[in-house]
Amino acid sequence: MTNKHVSGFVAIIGRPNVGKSTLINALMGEKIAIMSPKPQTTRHRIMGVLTKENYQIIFVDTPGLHKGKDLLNKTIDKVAVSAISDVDLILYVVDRKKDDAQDHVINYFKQANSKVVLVINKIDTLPSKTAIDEIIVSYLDSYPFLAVIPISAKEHTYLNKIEEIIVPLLDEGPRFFPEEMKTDQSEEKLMSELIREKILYHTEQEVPHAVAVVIESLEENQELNTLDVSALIVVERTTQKQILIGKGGEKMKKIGMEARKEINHLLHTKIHLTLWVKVKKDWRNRPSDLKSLGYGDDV
Ligand SMILES: Nc1nc2c(ncn2[C@@H]2O[C@H](COP(=O)(O)OP(=O)(O)OP(=O)(O)O)[C@@H](O)[C@H]2O)c(=O)[nH]1
Ligand SMILES: [Mg+2]
Repeated sequence: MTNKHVSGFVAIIGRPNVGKSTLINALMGEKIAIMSPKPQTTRHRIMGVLTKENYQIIFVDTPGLHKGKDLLNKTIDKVAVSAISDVDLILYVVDRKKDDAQDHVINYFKQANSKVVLVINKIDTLPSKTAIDEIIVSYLDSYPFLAVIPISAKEHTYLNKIEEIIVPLLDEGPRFFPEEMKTDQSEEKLMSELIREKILYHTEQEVPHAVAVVIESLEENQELNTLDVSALIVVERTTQKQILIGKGGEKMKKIGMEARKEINHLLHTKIHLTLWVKVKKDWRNRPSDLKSLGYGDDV
């Protein structure tokens, strides 16, 4: 018997903060999506291409589904919703017992008649096997899941089960992408995301969600053998700008240092990073600002 080659698109879907991006990074074995303890970290659809001898899985990380009020939230919600109908299979990630908020997500599966595997994440935080079973039971009546996989994305527990279970669920198909391609995210996009990740870690309350980051220029400095990166951080209010910069510029310095370290690592090149902060009033509700800041074009 010759081995057939299977392939397919597998979206990682769920409420905010359940660990979807942590999961895609763990499955890929490298960081392609930023992660943070704050909900609504991911704002784009991000592809991770896993190529093995007999199969290619294209994982698609998506923003957490929630009913946000502003235009940015509505736009990023659409990113996840459109992924649901575009893919061959869904990994539905949850981290607690079912509540009403999950119906919002499950209804989309019903509408699209999706093939869904339920993934119970963060089992490292659960006290016992019984606690895992209780979570599983709370979901069973809500949808005909093809399988249930308890994991810890953070501690890489039972991750191999995911490939084991989903490969047989995929149809015969080609390698859609070259073997060496790991993600569709450009280095520039990943750089701006890493800067945003550090901001998410260092700010509280409304500030993290009011931030957008764009790379303004990239220039090779041949003399110093560095890459000079200039990034613009956009916030909505002057007070947010002040918080972000911090007393004597301390906070911005810290964010810049941490971001530079990760970007150095990512590009295997020394970079020189300059960060600028600008106030754009109410950008999250202005279609033209959303577009110029890179949101909405992947819906
Ligand atoms: N204890 C524990 N924490 C986890 C696990 N997986 C993710 N986390 C944490 O959960 C938080 C959210 O992780 P993300 O991967 O950013 O979650 P997300 O679902 O992508 O969030 P959004 O993009 O906002 O929808 C982070 O603080 C992670 O470290 C896990 O298996 N165990
Ligand atoms: Mg995420």
